[in-house]
Amino acid sequence: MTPDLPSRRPALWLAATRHPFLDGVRDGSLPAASFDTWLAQDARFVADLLAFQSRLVARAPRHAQRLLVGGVLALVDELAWFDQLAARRGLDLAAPALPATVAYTALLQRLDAAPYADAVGALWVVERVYLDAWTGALPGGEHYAELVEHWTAPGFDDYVAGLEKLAGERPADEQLLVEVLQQEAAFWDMALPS
Ligand code: HMH
Repeated sequence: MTPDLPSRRPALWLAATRHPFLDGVRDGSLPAASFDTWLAQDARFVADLLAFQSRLVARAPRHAQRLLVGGVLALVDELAWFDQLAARRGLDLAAPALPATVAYTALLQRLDAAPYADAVGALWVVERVYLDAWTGALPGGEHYAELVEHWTAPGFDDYVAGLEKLAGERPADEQLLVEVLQQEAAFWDMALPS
């Protein structure tokens, strides 16, 4: 069962959801430049996710479509919010994709061609990891608290619970889910100061 993944792969789950990047957000020690690097890459990722999820809506069973459409709308709003945030921070969101982003884009393209059960299972992992990661960074240190609050808003929780229900309906290819976990961990790694 897809929703058992955290207990079946505890080390990988931990690597994707507890990370020095997130520790730095929680205690406020993460340099603003590292956060900005991550933000510009995440804006790219969200745009790719929007494309993947829009196509998933079309091939999903009827009972799943409303929730997935809601998720697409949330991604559109998220991109608008990223634009505002970038303007405020004087950040150029057109920065070229870094290797972790390129690799994650490639995985989304494979998921786009995978059966619905694998794709919806993977989407649940994508969003559940993100929710767990930001929840673990609460309340967020100086400069980051407002951002952590945004990514832990109550509506997001409900959405992830809805995805979990869909993901639990059909078994997914575990190897694909594991690859999502690996890409999530690599995505946090990307922005750490070296
Ligand atoms: C890397 N994973 C990453 N970025 C995101 N914005 C999400 C998941 C959730 O949409």
